[in-house]
Amino acid sequence: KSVAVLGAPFSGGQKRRGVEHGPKVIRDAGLIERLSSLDYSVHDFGDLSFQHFEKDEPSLGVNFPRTVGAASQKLSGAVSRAIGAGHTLVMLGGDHSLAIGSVSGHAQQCPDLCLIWVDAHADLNTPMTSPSGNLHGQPVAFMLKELQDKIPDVPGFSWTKPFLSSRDLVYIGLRDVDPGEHHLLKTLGIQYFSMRDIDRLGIQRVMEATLDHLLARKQRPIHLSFDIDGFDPSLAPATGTPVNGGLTYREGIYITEEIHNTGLLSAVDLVEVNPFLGANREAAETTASLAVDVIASSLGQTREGAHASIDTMT
Ligand code: DIR
Ligand code: MN
Ligand code: MN
Ligand code: MN
Repeated sequence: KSVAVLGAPFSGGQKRRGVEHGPKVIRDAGLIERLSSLDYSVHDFGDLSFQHFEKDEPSLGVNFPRTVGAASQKLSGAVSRAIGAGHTLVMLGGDHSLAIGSVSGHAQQCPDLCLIWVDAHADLNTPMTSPSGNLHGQPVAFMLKELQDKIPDVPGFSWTKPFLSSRDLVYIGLRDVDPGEHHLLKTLGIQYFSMRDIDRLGIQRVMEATLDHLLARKQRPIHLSFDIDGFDPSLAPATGTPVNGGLTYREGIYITEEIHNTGLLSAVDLVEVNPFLGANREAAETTASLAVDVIASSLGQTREGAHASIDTMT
């Protein structure tokens, strides 16, 4: 089994500097060693380099459209090649606008994939509903077929077409949803589990319902897009838009263990780690180390321990 690690040092989907250093701090927290110890052959593809457009005026209220569009297009190609080569993909962000690239590149190879989005935010604004104009609050809207007519022609995005049905998406951890996003969640009938739902049901039933919703009809590849701000800010302080009342460590790891146990995980994004934020350097290191735990657990690190197969023991 092999895993490809791909860094995407990019921050153009929002306005706070520093999130482009996410790949470096996550690597420095020991990611590659942890994955190697799980018996993967690890192919570190290094970091992509992204073009910054000098003249990139807002269009239709969207900030840095050409810069973000070109970055996600480049990422999409790299992800598609890595998955096509047979690797499980780990994409290190960078801000969450990158998911337009990573999920679309994955979908090129696996058109029947489903998407689990762990986040405090729904990232479902369209350019028209976005309160901020930031594309990291909009990636899901660019993916959904049902929103085809609601997305205007933003410069930089002519390369991509919506490819995902709203029934193939589940959100976990929501607690800061804009009015336009809430309207879309309800009218499209998207399956979501807010923090309130996790309080009511418990994380075990949430995961059972999530996997049942996505996999009951047929087994298919899973894309996990994990925004570190899904966690409570006490655990993940170094991120751009922290929101109180997030996932506990145990809830977050339970989510990834259950996804691993399906045997269907095909790609993971780990985004929005910003080492410039948080009170001090320790805050950044704690957040990066949590990111490593999430990725390792998605790829099979267990809390109960593991032993070598019977043959190799005797
Ligand atoms: C807000 C904040 N919903 C927006 N979004 C995100 O700008 O659209 N923060 N994604 O991480
Ligand atoms: Mn290879
Ligand atoms: Mn978020
Ligand atoms: Mn996000």
